[in-house]
Amino acid sequence: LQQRPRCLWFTGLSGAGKSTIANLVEQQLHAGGRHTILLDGDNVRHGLNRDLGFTQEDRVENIRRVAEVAKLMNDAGLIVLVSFISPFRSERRMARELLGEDSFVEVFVDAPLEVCEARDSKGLYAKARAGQLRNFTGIDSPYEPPASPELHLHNHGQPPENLAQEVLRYLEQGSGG
Ligand code: GGZ
Repeated sequence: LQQRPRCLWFTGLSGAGKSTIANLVEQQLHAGGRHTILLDGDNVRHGLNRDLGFTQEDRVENIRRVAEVAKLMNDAGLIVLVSFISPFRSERRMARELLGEDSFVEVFVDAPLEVCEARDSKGLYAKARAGQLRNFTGIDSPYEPPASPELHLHNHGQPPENLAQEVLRYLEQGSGG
């Protein structure tokens, strides 16, 4: 009997590299013939969750809906990759409980705030520092790092391909099934 498909839950600061790594992992899974779906801000915050902003309340609701959608897709047999800041431990715990321990793989994409801020590919950190963007994670909105994620990726100075390989190895090996 095949193992239950996993939900890979990427969490980390804006600019930490969550989506880059999640995309690479998804490509490799596809190449191996696996059926996947990637949920991220690009395909969720512009559609299903376009009524939500970045207050604490809205982020909680964002993650709640994402977890529910991930659960539906996981139950349908897809490997689900979720890439959201998901800054609060309590919401990540809720997602874990909903998806189930045998499915949920919390992947902490850990890059120092200074590194994310230096990259600032969209100029959002600069706007937040200038006070033009409120409730920005790491500046004036908290990020609670995972205490015991299944995978802790240190993303500074490493090519993202190596970190994607770490995720794939985890999935292939014993603990990852
Ligand atoms: C954090 C923000 C904000 C604020 C807009 N705080 O680097 P990006 O641009 O592409 O990723 C960030 C994305 C975060 O949305 P999430 O849905 O992942 O957040 S959460 O899980 O907390 O609900 C960033 C952009 O949206 N963005 N304003 N204030 N990131």
